[in-house]
Amino acid sequence: MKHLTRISLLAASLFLSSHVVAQSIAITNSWVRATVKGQKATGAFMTVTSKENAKLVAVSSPVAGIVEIHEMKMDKDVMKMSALPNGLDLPAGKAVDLKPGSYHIMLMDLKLPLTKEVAVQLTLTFQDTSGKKSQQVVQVPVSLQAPLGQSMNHQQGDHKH
Ligand SMILES: [Cu+2]
Repeated sequence: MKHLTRISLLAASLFLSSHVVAQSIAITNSWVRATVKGQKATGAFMTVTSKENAKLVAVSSPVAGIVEIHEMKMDKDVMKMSALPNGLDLPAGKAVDLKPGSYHIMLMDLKLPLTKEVAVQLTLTFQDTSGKKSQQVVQVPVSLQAPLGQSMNHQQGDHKH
């Protein structure tokens, strides 16, 4: 029994040391809503899971002149969206959904129509609790709707500004 305990302790310490070097923020289910001709703004959506407490503080993209992190919520029967002034909180271990009708990345001043043939590059800037920033670049597919597996609601975000 004593032997087994020692092995499990060793396993725990190995896990802890690899934990530190592992990529600490996972991005899954990402997609950008396709645009029609003349449309200058759209939304990017994804699920972000950070192992440590962190924040998503900025996003940039070569396809958009302006990128903001938005939240959408009901204000007296009116759906409103606004930029998050302090970024989006990513509590440790919690999957945070950016999805239509909720948090989203707003791509504005689009430089080209976003069709299914286009992949959108996003550079996400995260900040940890000590204030240290890190960046992650993701290639996000353009789609008419959320990929299978992502929770959907029935709100049709039209992203008017
Ligand atoms: Cu928005």
